[in-house]
Amino acid sequence: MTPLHTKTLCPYCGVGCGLEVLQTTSRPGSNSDAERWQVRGDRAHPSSQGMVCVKGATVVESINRDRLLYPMLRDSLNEPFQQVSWETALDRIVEQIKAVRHSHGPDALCMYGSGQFVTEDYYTAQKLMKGCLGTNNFDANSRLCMSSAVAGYTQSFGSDGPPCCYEDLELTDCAVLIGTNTAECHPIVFNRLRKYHKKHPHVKLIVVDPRRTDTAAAADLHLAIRPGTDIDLLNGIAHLLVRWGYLDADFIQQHTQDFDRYEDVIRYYPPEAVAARCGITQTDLETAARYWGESQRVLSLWSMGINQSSEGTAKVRTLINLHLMTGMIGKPGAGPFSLTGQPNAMGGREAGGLSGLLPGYRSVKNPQHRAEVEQAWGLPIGQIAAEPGRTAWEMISGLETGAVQFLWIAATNPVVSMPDLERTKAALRRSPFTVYQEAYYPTETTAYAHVLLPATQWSEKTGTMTNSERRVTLCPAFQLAPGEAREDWAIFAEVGRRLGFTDQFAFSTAADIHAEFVQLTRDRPCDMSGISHDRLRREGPLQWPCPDKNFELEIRTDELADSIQNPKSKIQNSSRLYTDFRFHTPDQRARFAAYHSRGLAEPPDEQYPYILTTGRIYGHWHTQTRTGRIDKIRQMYPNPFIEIHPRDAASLGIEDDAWVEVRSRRGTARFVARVTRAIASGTVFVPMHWGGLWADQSEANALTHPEACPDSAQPELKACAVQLSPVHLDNAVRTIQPMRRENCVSSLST
Ligand SMILES: Nc1nc2c(c(=O)[nH]1)N[C@H]1C(S)=C(S)[C@@H](COP(=O)(O)OP(=O)(O)OC[C@H]3O[C@@H](n4cnc5c(=O)[nH]c(N)nc54)[C@H](O)[C@@H]3O)O[C@H]1N2
Ligand SMILES: Nc1nc2c(c(=O)[nH]1)N[C@H]1C(S)=C(S)[C@@H](COP(=O)(O)OP(=O)(O)OC[C@H]3O[C@@H](n4cnc5c(=O)[nH]c(N)nc54)[C@H](O)[C@@H]3O)O[C@H]1N2
Ligand code: SF4
Ligand SMILES: [Mo]
Repeated sequence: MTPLHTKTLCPYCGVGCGLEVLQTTSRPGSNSDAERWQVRGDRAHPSSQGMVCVKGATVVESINRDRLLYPMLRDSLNEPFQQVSWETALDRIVEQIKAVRHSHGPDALCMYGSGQFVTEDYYTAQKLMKGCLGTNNFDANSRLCMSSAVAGYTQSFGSDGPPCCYEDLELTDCAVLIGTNTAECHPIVFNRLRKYHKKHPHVKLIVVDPRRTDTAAAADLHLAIRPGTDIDLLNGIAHLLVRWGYLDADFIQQHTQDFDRYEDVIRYYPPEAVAARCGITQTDLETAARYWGESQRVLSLWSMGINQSSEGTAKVRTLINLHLMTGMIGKPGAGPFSLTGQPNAMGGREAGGLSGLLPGYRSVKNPQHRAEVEQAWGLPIGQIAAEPGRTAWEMISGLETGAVQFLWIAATNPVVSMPDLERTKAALRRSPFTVYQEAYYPTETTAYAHVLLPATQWSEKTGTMTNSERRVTLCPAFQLAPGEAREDWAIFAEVGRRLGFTDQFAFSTAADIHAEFVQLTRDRPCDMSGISHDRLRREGPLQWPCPDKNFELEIRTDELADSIQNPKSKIQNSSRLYTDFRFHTPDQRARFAAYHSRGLAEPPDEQYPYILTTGRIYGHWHTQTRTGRIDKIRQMYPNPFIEIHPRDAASLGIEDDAWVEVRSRRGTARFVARVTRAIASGTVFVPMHWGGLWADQSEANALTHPEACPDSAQPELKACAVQLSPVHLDNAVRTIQPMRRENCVSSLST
């Protein structure tokens, strides 16, 4: 415990802003967290330079409300929970794991984790599931978030890893923001870019988004494409770059493969056809291509509008193609930069937190990778399964068939965030045994659990997180755990020991786990062997690659003197990857990818004529477990809403502020209409934030489908076909809705 003054990281988005938390009063009886703790931006944190947004600034207010304090247990979902001791809860879990492994084999065991774990939680979970239990059935909510970026980087460059850094925001000539509402979702990245853009008139800002978001409103050029037409647009830009001779022929020749095949494809994307398909003007398309072609340094930023697609990997690779054909990578102000969503989405990737990965950017399919990890974990060769485990959605479908018999959910709220919620809920209702490890009580998922395990969260546990620019920050505990809550990693380790793996889980602190984990990154693309909790505490956040040998060996004498005086003048240069243009493929060349667009998995038709897209708003975080409990934020958004174009609203007889019923092939939901020209006619938008605890029947995912990208298995949460109709509800619904606890705590009747 560090009293009084703590430097840490904001536990919300992947920007990863540094925070300073100060204890302001020790007044007895003061139990308001806003009074006890003051949060401000950490000026010394290189990523955020002292800036924070409303979520970071208010985070302490939500930490001590409605916490899950004790383990709870019940035999069936129809019964109420009973409070039990940790002994009883852990015994029950271990018994169940052993029984299921014996009766059904390890493939019937699954864990579904989260980018809100610290890296130490992630790593311990991999060791338990993939190592000791011999199943790769560990997946995370990052499957719904980052997996297309992982697949795209890996296929194009031979390895995962965003190659850029935030300094590039202030060094670029042209920033292309595609499928990202950066202003609302990565506000401090946006602030940095926006300030620079305003100061430097030559800098171009292009935004590609079907909606005129706050991000789009700041752009020099907003391309409001039809949802799902990104590949057409990007191939269309490539076509013009070729036609106008804006290629970097040397780069293509020396550092890439497969340009010829790609050129054959982009031939079919002349501007007239592309503009028509995307629903934009030919002039705007040409302007975008000209901005890209004429700029010395082009930086692209993307997030869910690209990743959450049934062709997410193809979209990522098609965007990377533009960088490769113009040599826009590995230099300041240029590169394809995936903005990560969750605070530790990156740490999850490093620790092997998807069903096809192993720690240190390794793959379960690679026999050498498996052997390296087995050896490090003191397990027999052949212990780690050779095939990727179940993805998030395959866990749901596995419950449907009975193939999954044991599901352990931690730090995610799938009863709001999974696609096709009716199907998800029905599958969870059939689960023979579900453990839910959570910080709050209730959440929407609580009602579907047999065992509830109380977890500590940010501020109560120590661990590391990595932000979008590969920067690792230590987040120390600065207050006591509430009730009997334990760290996620400590729970996984205790279960491991009780299953007989005492040597594998001999850790007593998060620092021990971290020290073991970084050894598995040695000589890997994400080398962090030079990082430790101690060093982070001493020196502050560090970017990877950060090998310990470079730290020792590459110190030149002049720099040595400087580094002794100022240990922060690091001799490493890890700001950017691929500065030598050598990639992680066998021949060190990056790969072009040649894709035609396949379009949306569920295009609109006569019966369901509108495209529904879903996403986020500035003040709320995901399923509202924290932000829903902060009055100031709830008042900002009294009701779940739907954006609809005036023409569509008029033709359906829907007025601004009236309730609208939305139906898809899978379910129904209702929202208050926001009639606005910010959305294209034919498309509607709803936020993903309102689960059953916060509103009645306003779940975005009641409508969405689980069709996913074949390479990344990331579902197309950004588009499904819907129909709309006006509904007449009483006035009461226009006030802020109370928390609907009864929807979540009561036992389920079947
Ligand atoms: N305030 C806030 N910030 C957050 C979060 C939060 O919950 N709240 N969550 C964090 C997480 S985990 C994530 S993953 C990120 C997500 O960050 P973003 O990806 O920026 O957020 P979204 O709103 O999901 O989607 C971005 C945009 O994609 C657009 N879009 C939809 N379909 C298409 C398409 O076919 N093509 C293109 N080009 N665009 C399309 C949508 O209109 C939307 O504006 O935000 C992080 N930051
Ligand atoms: N329609 C639609 N659906 C979406 C998306 C979309 O754009 N549209 N986006 C998808 C994306 S990108 C994401 S990332 C997901 C997010 O979806 P979820 O992961 O379901 O959302 P959160 O509300 O962040 O859930 C995190 C949970 O972890 C708990 N928690 C916080 N810290 C800790 C901790 O340290 N330990 C434990 N054990 N628990 C903790 C919180 O209380 C919360 O209940 O939603 C996905 N679903
Ligand atoms: S931008 Fe993201 S990391 Fe920074 S304060 Fe806001 S939510 Fe936290
Ligand atoms: Mo995400």
